[in-house]
Amino acid sequence: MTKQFPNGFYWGAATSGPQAEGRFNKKHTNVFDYWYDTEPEAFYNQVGPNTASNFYNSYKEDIQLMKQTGLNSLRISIQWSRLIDDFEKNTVEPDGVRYYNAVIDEMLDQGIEPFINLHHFDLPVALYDKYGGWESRHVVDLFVGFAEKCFELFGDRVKYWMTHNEPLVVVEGQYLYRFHYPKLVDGKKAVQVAYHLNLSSALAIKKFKEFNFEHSQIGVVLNLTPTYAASDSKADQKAARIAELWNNKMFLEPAIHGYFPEELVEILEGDGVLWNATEEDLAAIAENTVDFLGVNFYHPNRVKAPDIAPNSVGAWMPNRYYDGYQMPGRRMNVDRGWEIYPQALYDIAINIKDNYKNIPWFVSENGMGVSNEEKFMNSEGVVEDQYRIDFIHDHLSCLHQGIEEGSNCFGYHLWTPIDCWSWSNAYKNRYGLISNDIRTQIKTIKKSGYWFKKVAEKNGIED
Ligand code: BGP
Repeated sequence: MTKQFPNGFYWGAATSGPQAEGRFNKKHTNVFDYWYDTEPEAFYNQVGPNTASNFYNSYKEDIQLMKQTGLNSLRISIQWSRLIDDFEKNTVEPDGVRYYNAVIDEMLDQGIEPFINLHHFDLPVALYDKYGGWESRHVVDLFVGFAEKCFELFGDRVKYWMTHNEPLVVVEGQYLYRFHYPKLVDGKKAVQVAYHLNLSSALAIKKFKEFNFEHSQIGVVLNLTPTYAASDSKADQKAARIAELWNNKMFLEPAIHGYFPEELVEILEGDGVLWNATEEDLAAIAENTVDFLGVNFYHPNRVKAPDIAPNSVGAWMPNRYYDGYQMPGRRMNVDRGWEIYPQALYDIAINIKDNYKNIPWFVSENGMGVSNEEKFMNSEGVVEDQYRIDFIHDHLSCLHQGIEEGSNCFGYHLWTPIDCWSWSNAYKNRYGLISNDIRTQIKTIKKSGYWFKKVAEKNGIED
């Protein structure tokens, strides 16, 4: 039996500027470019973002290939560090304008709906050096200026805008768990950055509304990782509640309801790390919520009560309130070290339906990163990635159930169309429907790419 998806469902994939384009003709350096320039050994096999998947040069051919995998939509991001010349005056780089116009037009010519994101971990490093990046209220205003420029230049053709991708990852990577430059451990700054990212999203939405576009909408992409407690015990349940507050609700509640969860504010205040906020900015957050939501989902978050008492000494970390829990017998992607739990997509769908106004949403990233995929290559050079087909199928099946029960999901975007560069993991884990030989930049559709095309054409999956 075919599980049919709603009419007009978006079958697509997602990538980002820094991970696909390469640094060709880019005037400015973002934080990842800078980190690679100064510490290449922090990146897998010392591969940096300089060439990435060469999308800057080969976007036409790449989009044609994507078309052959059935995509009717694609998320890319506009790099602040490519488009803007002077960050204070907000003047533009002519080549940046030419390039993004050309890519958007090419997508539209080939029948692929552009989903455009404005920030994907790629703050210009100059704004970190000068102001401390997202720690600074001034950088929030500069981001809104950049967003305005994007709406002005490309808003006539773009229907779906997104302000940030996974803002929580910026908070945790840069300020808590040290996996993004500048690798600080500073709870107070982390919390301020979380607040400013929320605020910058709201203020960019406010700016967007001033344009009165009739054909377009704006949202945000959040990594919603549902929390599952290890047991029904009071302590585990409390740990799960706090993990949920930090990991999901800190961005989800302001984005959709316009305010921060009270219990989270109390905890942060009690711990002396609460953000500085003004009445005016809180009002802007209240008034400028999203039109739709993008949800990135990779793995569930299982937690138990912490082994070390939360009030023990040490730097402030949100995970003083919860420890990770590895469920015995779980299904694993052993290359990435992530649990595979498709059921969570159903839980997300129902959570949005029941608790978040049944707002329109789409799966903005989901996927399976596998290393050494050459070993699955057949004599024709096609990667036979049956594991990826199974992974996507199982997630779509659970998503379908959520839609059947009334959740308002309008699309599914896989991470990613073409194997692309990924932060410090570089090319270690491959996610694409299309493989990329990074020495030659020769790109070849995988078995999953042919399969995905059939799914898109049928607008459904077989049981
Ligand atoms: C998400 C990011 C993507 C992408 C993906 C895969 O968090 O939005 O940019 O990198 O994860 O993660 P990784 O490459 O670390 O396996």
